[in-house]
Amino acid sequence: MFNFFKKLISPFSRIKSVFGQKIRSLFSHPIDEKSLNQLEQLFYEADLGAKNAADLVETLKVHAKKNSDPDSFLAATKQELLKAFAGQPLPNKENSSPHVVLVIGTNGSGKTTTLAKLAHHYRSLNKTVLIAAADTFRAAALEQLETWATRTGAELVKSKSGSDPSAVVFDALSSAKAKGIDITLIDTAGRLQNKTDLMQELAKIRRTCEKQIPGAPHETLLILDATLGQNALDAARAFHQLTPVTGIVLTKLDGSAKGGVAFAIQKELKIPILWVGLGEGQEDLVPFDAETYVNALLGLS
Ligand SMILES: Nc1nc2c(ncn2[C@@H]2O[C@H](COP(=O)(O)OP(=O)(O)OP(=O)(O)O)[C@@H](O)[C@H]2O)c(=O)[nH]1
Ligand SMILES: [Mg+2]
Repeated sequence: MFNFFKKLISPFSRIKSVFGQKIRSLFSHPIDEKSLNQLEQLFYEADLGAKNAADLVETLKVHAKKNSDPDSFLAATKQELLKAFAGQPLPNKENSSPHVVLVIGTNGSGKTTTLAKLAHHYRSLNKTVLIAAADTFRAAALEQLETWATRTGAELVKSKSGSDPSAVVFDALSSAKAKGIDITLIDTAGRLQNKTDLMQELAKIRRTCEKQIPGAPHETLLILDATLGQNALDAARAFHQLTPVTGIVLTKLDGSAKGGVAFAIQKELKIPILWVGLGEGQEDLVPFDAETYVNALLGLS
């Protein structure tokens, strides 16, 4: 019951209550220099990024000079924000079987939890799911996955702590092929001794996937903690350089009003944001919708 009501609440209700209402109140009178400065400040505080906030307001100034009517300005602001999300590449559809999804991100960003939520999502679509526990770096990761796998009815392929993650991936994909599994989700370690180790490990996992199933991984999902604000953008930049990312999941938006990094990521990296994490439960994952996000930021219904 609780989850049912939770689903009815906008995923961006915090953004709306913290920033949306303030931004909306700027549009209750004709737009002037002061309200434009306040708008820039609020965009900045909402984590859109300093340069993005300044650029947006600079563009909008041109509009305000022609027409200071708040409704027309609000409509122009919405269009300007939505432009960053236009022309997103379409995410890979699950049309190959097994469809392989590699889950990556910094430690603590929510990889394992998101993977469990995805397992639940695919199970609820009646798809068979196999989880590859390729985070062999952290012993507790395995326990966490065992619990989730049982709860969601997914299969789990694991190995002992400290073993080669690529060997787990190899076994997992062999099993997925043999059993005709629909979706394979690969959990990875967020922290290794250094960046070179992480890069080599991800490259090796990718090679193993490709060898087992040509074209795999079909998706590489980067999990980003929205509460980290602009640091999430830095993480996205770094990971995208290490390995091509096909989609982003922005987690912990239940605890943050600073989802503005979604805009910054779109603008700079053009990687589609596919899902939003709204809690620790298996149902707390909703598809990202740019218009809902922009409406929340501007305090629109
Ligand atoms: N509130 C909230 N908490 C979340 C969300 N997603 C994950 N968490 C919590 O964040 C913490 C870290 O999540 P994990 O899934 O273990 O993160 P991870 O990236 O796998 O971490 P490592 O394996 O250590 O790198 C846990 O306490 C999760 O319950 C979310 O959307 N909202
Ligand atoms: Mg983990």
